[in-house]
Amino acid sequence: MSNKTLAIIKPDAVGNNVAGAIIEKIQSAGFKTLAFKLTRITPAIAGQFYAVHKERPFYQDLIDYMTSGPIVPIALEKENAVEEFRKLIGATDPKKADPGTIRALFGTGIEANAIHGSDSDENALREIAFFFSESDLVLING
Ligand code: IDP
Ligand code: MG
Repeated sequence: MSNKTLAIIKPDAVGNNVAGAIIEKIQSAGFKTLAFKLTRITPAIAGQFYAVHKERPFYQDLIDYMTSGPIVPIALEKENAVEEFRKLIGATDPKKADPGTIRALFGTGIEANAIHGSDSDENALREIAFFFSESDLVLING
């Protein structure tokens, strides 16, 4: 089992100046930071990243949104990282997310929900490789 997951602080949260507060929540919850950066993605990259959703009605909006401004991908490590991180971020819709979760605190809508978290170990490794090379993944707060 993998102990890694990929977070992405989404454009709404970066634009609302809450990226620092979100990183603080993640680190306080015991996740170790392997790598992070401020970057932007092209529609082609966003399309590949969200390829599983290409038949969904919100797909094009999601691509437009994820390419609308800077994002902060973060490679994280913790025991049972994928599941633990999904608990920390809460449900997709911030209105349905448990109080205190990152989406409840910082999300502003079902699309602009502040943060991404990988949904399986397999996807975590695939998604980390989208943004980081093996040599980027160094424990910086081990
Ligand atoms: P997740 O991020 O909680 O895993 P997914 O179903 O994988 O949720 O959807 C990916 C992203 O697409 C969500 O985080 C959100 O930004 C957006 N999204 C999901 N469902 C909807 C919807 O019904 N309307 C608009 N955007 C949506
Ligand atoms: Mg998902």
